[in-house]
Amino acid sequence: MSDGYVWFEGIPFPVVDFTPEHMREVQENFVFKDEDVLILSFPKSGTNWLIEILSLIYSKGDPKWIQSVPIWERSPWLETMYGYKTLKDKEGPRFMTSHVPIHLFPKSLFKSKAKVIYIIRNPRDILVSGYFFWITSNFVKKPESLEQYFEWFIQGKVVFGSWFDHVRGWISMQGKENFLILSYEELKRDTRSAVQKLCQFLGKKLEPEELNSVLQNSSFQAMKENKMSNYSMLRGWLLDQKNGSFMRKGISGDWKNYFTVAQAEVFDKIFQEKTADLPRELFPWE
Ligand code: PPS
Repeated sequence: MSDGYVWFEGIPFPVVDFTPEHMREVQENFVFKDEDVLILSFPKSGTNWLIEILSLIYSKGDPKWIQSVPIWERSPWLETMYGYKTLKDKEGPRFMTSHVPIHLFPKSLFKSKAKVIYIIRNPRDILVSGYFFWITSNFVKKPESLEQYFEWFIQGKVVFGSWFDHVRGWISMQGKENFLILSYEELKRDTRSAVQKLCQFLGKKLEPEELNSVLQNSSFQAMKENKMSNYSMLRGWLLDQKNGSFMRKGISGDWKNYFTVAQAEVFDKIFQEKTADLPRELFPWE
């Protein structure tokens, strides 16, 4: 904890609401049910956007739920102490979210039919998004500069470890009936089609006006204005009182505004090396 992280099995975790003992407890004892829906991601991939969309799909476009219950209660983070306590004995179908890499995940998932959605995003945008978030938040080590965070990121010395390992681990589930990979980029490019794809995967049918309401209420602007979804309630605790902002830009390709030419080249080289054997269609930003 002294270095700005809680460590578990060689992976850094946030310092708030995590302990190694708790992580072990979740890994060994959490039991998945077939009717659960799990959102998985590396931090800053668009996780909360997906939570908002799922919340709206299940309420058939009615915004009452997203406007009255904080996003972290609608789909709690399984690995946090708060989330685990909330989810453990919850009756009925559960929504939950996690950033945990596959090798540290509760084993019961792999025997269940729980629906799993992995959201993937260009790691360059994840890096930039993460940098601007961690410098205004109080639960992970603060980088001193983008240059420094760039180094940490490519070495996998950031919360939840290496993006490359995270993706490689989870996409090994590709092809399973209960597993869907969705990219932030496809959600951005054609949100309507991406939501329809999600509905099909979840076995949900929406009327045209319900679908329109899902799209309208999960837009960047709508989420930015919804205090149940924009994390403004956590300012002064997890986020800086003044500058802490969760809804930053919500665009693809922002890394181009921050990487130097040299950084872009270094990143390309590492990306090619580390993903050479993976299907290119997994990376729709390439
Ligand atoms: S976290 O902290 O890991 O849970 O963050 P996560 O939710 O995965 O990702 C945060 C980024 O997602 C952007 N975001 C959105 N983009 C488009 N539309 C909507 N509705 C939306 N909601 C959140 C958010 O702005 C972060 O990206 P950046 O690039 O920093 O703007």
